[in-house]
Amino acid sequence: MNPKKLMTLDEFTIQETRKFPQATGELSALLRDIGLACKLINKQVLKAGLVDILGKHGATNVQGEEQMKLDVYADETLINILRNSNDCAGVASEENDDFICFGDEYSVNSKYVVLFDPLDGSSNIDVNAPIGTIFSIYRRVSPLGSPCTKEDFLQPGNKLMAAGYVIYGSSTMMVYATKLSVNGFTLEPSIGEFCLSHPNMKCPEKGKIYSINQGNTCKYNDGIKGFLDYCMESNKEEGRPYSHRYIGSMVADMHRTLIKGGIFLYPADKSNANGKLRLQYECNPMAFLVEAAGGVASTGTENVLDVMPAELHQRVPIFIGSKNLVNKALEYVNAKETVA
Ligand code: P6P
Repeated sequence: MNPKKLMTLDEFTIQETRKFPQATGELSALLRDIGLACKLINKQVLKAGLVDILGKHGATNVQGEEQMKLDVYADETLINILRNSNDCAGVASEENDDFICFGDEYSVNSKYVVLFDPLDGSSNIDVNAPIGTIFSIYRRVSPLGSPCTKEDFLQPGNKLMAAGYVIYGSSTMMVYATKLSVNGFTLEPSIGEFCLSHPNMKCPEKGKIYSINQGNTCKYNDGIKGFLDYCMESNKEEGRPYSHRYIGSMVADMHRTLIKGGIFLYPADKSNANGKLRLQYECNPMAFLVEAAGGVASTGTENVLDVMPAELHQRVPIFIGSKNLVNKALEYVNAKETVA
């Protein structure tokens, strides 16, 4: 790789800061902190098969899910790096019941709070499928100089300052969005830096891949079933136009959807009235990123980014990706029930 063409995450965020004379560089520093934490997580993920880091940690998280040791390591790494960064007032995580206010003399003056799913898709860890870290960055609404409050973490997605994910897959990539653009950085292990590899990413307006846990079909309503029938029917012009892909790791399914187009959907069903995925650290960051890339994200009744969060771990249904397939799915979901 020609060193002249190499642009690291640090160089990129510093260049982005220069576009805003009033910017203080704190957001850039925060993104670099998250990048550092994810490089440490990546190191453990890569050797997960070799050391006794697999298997159940024994504890269970607020979701009642058994915590894999890597989940706990990822959570603690992000919390420690952000606590010591002076760039963050506090965090909230899938793995912790409540938010964590850092509260020290430096952090109380930090402008931002971070929410994250430290290791999304962790049930895939021991089958070596891609997993990831998902993060959201909000500017605080509580006064600087005082500890952060719950309100800082219950802002709607349309207030996000930045959001993104790191995917630990065949290569390790950080993809993040600001309101301006979406950019992807691939980890170059020989120098330990995330390097710009996917500048100005766009979600294709039309996609041919639908991604859903089809095993839940018996629990879906008729609108979802109708959309799945639409995706599975063949037609004269295109034959069978759509393909089904589902990894069961949101970061991996969303990374493919962002790059190749299509729709990822986790609807409500008979046993999950609000779907399964969490608004504040799975759906909102992905919705912010996909919309910044030109895609769309809906709960089925409203834009994901407009949902006013009532609690930290609330769940929402999600239909996200290319405009053509998301709008087609919403047609079926919102079709007026025909009178029998
Ligand atoms: P299901 C992983 O546990 C996760 O939170 C997301 O990463 C993923 O999209 C979803 O759940 C998979 O859920 O019910 O299809 O196994």
